[in-house]
Amino acid sequence: VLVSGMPDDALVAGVRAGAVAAVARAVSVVENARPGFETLLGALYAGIGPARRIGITGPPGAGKSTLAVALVSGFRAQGHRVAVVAVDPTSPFTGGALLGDRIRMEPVALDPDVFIRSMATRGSLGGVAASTREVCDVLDAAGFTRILVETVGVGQSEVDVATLVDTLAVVLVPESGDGIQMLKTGLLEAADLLIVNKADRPGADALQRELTVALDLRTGAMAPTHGGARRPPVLLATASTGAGVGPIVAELDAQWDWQQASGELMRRRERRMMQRARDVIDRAVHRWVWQHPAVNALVDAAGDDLRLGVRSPYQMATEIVAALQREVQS
Ligand SMILES: Nc1nc2c(ncn2[C@@H]2O[C@H](COP(=O)(O)OP(=O)(O)OP(=O)(O)O)[C@@H](O)[C@H]2O)c(=O)[nH]1
Ligand SMILES: [Mg+2]
Repeated sequence: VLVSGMPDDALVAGVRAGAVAAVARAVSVVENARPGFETLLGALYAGIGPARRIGITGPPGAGKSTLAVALVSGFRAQGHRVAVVAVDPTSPFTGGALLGDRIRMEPVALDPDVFIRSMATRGSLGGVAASTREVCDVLDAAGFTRILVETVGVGQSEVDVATLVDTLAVVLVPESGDGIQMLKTGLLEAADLLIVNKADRPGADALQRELTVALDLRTGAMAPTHGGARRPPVLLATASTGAGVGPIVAELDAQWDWQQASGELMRRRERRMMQRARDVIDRAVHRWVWQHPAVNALVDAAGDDLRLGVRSPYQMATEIVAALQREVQS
């Protein structure tokens, strides 16, 4: 069987060895759900686990990519192989960025132990969250021990990103406005670490104080039931100069120790595994339904009824699902 021009076994072996070309190819196969992608993921599954997956989310333009690149340097100094996955970026890490327009990538662009990929996967089965989770699995199996996942967080998406990673950092900037307003979006609920970036701009200290007070109140309110609740620290950074990045790396290490000791890491990973199982079942059921000859026949046959308004799509769907249920039960 060929997956994207490479025999399966060679591709699996290449990924396990961390070979750049194999990793890039495997990521594309998984990202685009090309034929054989689930077989590939199945073969790599035993190798996942060592990577620390760290989410970086926050409003557009907050400096997430700049911070990601700065963190890459920090992790490389610790000896890690590092991957960055930017999901639906407004300014992708592509040739343009490599050539140095907005994000200064020179320090990491040519490092063979750094893998950077922008993803814009819309409408694939299971959605962006599922394919991102699985792309991270490929990178994990390929021996990247730090994986950064950048997403623009403005609404519901940070809840998604929280299920993708072990640790979530939320990046805010003084000009993103009212810190308390941020509390209402659910953004802070999901955060393990808050970073007030662009600390070179006015208002950063005030935002840090405001967030700290708000989080203290929240943690205090939760104390009776969540004995182990940990207030997310609020750190200042200037990603564009690298100032404050060292303390963020140290805090991520401390966070990790706490997550391991408290059992929180295990709980999160179990949740992620269950979510992955649901995604795989979703896709399998979806395929089964739409490859089922009776389903397509029934949909085609109902065409006239739908056009004439004799039946609604809802009635039709109910009938088709009922027919499938009868088949499963018999
Ligand atoms: N003054 C200042 N500018 C910064 C800082 N960090 C990033 N920037 C600038 O802010 C702009 C946006 O930075 P990005 O890293 O692309 O921000 P982003 O959050 O990844 O943006 P999107 O992915 O488009 O949402 C760039 O022009 C950066 O150079 C900082 O600490 N201080
Ligand atoms: Mg970005």
